[in-house]
Amino acid sequence: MPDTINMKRVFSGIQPSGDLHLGNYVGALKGWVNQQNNRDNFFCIVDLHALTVKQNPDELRDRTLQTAALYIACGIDPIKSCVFIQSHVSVHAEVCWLLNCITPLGWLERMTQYKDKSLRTDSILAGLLDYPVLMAADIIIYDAHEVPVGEDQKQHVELARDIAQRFNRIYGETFVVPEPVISKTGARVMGLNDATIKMSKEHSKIRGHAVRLLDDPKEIERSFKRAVTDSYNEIRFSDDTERAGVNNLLGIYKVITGKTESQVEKDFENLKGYGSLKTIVAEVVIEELRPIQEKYARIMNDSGELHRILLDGGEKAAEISESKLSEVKYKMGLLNL
Ligand code: ATP
Ligand code: LTN
Repeated sequence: MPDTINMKRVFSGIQPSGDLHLGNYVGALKGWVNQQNNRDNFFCIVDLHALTVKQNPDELRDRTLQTAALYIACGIDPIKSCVFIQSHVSVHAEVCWLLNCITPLGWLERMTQYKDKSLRTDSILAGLLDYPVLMAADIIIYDAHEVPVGEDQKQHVELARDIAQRFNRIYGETFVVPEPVISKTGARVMGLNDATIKMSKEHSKIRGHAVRLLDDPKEIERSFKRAVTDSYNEIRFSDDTERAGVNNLLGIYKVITGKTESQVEKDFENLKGYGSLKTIVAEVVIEELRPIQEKYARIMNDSGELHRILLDGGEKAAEISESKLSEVKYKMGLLNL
């Protein structure tokens, strides 16, 4: 076990609400793996969050395990990082209630993800509105300093900061105020079929929208072949919305290869046509995912080992968060006999 005493603590999570995709990988997982050696890490599979939209119970259970296996396959090392399932540590839901009692409704109603998602459903569940309070509980009960997420989650981490500060003001210094950590590239991978919307699990069933981490090479190639581009026939980075498709492809290539923008543009300098661009980007993605897919298959073959990792992780997370819970309950005036 690494000595974590002087390390910054990191907390992050992914919902097991669908198949993990390239956006989850470059916007979250890849960054977690890169930072893992010099941080005290908590990586959670946030199954309670997944319940905020309708789920098939058997599928949710399967996907929870598959998501955990993908964390490990992508390079999360259970020796260096605590990997666990949110619903295994009941402190998360309990602290969510306590934080609900200091969170103004208006703060939740202005969350853009809530506004977007509630527009697309005719029956808005209370859990959807409360989602960011559970997320705040996830983060602050561990006194996490850093929360590495994609751009879309920045507003939620800022809300967790506001909630932590409000609690500290009312009841005295209790929580560390967390910082969002958003990578410069890959923080917002767009849909391949529509580069105006972010790649997401919710849309990953639409043909050609997402590259899923477990797609086979042929499928990945097909998705890139179908990707939207434009009629400029010019391979360079651009903020122009009309060129968002090509910009997205270059962004994916950049983050996977770790090259700078000018190196990337140089790589494509003498290339004729978007067809070759798509083939080259597909190739680097296929090669990046190949070892992950192989490791995933090995892990799923011996799920006993994975169960052990998750049980150990849950135990460690419970121990740390329970001591914070006692402090919070006491400060809020709950009787402890
Ligand atoms: P859903 O469609 O179920 O809302 P999602 O694909 O948006 O799911 P989450 O579980 O909400 O995924 O997100 C997990 C992590 O992946 C978060 O840190 C989020 O910011 C990041 N992420 C999700 N989509 C992208 C994307 N397209 N580009 C970069 N990061 C992303
Ligand atoms: N809401 C996040 C998932 C999530 C999370 C967290 C991320 C739940 N709890 C705590 C970071 C820290 C999302 O990506 N949709």
